[in-house]
Amino acid sequence: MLPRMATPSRVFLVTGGAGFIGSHVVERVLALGDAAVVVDNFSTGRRENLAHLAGHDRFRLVEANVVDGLWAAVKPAVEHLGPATHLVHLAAQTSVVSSVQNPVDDVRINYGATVHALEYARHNGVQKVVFASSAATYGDETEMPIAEARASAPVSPYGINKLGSELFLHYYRQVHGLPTTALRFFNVYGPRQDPRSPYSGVISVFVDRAVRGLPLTIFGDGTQTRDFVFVEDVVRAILAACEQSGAPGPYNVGTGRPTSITDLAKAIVAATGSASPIQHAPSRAGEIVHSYANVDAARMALGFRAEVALEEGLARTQSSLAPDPSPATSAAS
Ligand code: UD2
Repeated sequence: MLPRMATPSRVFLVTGGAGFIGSHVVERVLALGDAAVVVDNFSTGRRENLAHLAGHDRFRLVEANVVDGLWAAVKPAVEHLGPATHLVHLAAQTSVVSSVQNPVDDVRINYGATVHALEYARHNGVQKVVFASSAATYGDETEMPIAEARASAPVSPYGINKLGSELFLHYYRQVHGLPTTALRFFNVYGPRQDPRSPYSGVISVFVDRAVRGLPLTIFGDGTQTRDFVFVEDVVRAILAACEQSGAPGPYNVGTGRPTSITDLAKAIVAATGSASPIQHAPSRAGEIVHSYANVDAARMALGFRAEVALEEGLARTQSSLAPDPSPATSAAS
């Protein structure tokens, strides 16, 4: 066993910490002087996202699947850094489409892993659990902006399992006295979001294609809207929730501003100075038209307000892209 280091005041257990959002959380935690233990099975997370932190004395990376339980996996890390004080549960199957194709897997991962995380927290003196829920819990809500008090009627296994996880947070809080917060993320974007999967967020896809000079394909007429929130703002919401022993939520994490996909495509072409044409394809089946958040509750309970404007966020997303040697013609259409 490694000698135990001088115990930092806070130790964050971050499930899914090698992912797009998780890796930003870990960077921030370390920058604050706290310690981070990442648990990730690299199903969607990537080692490269944390490679620059290797050797950091307040950081440990554990390759494990949360659905196998956390005790044994994190034992050496918490013996070295000290017991986890905070648990940020981000590990998930991230695709709504996959959840429709494989609902049983989605239950196991997006519902089951939450219970494993909560059980670990309950038995190990964790002071606060923050959970990444989703706007998908709202389903086909049509009244905008969407407020948390609206009845939830998810229309995908993904949304159902996020909502079910929220109920488990409520149960652990009520029955076991475990402080928890559920945050409902809207459309998160920023550096390290992988553009190359069929389920990638539209901003990662459009920025990637614009810098390669490939056409941007809008599904439908482009009047549909989304609430795009920069990953650093999401990290601030997570850490604000970690500061509170109360504030159970759920709280929307968005900007409160709708952006149409046509406006987004034009902004990305302009920001990248790209010659990419904008083309249209049929709408995605079953897709909601509008989605943007009422952000009052998070502001009042957490003092959270998104700060990064879309233009700035797009510029920072673009500038984070490493030059890609693969020829433009090889990119998926
Ligand atoms: C978001 C979440 C998803 C789930 C869902 C709940 C992301 C990446 N996904 O799905 O996890 O929470 O909300 O409602 O945040 N589009 C194009 N061209 C493209 C790709 C997308 O026009 O090449 C459109 C797409 O048809 C949609 C919009 O862009 O109208 C956003 O698509 P998305 O896949 O980024 O995210 P969304 O809102 O479907």
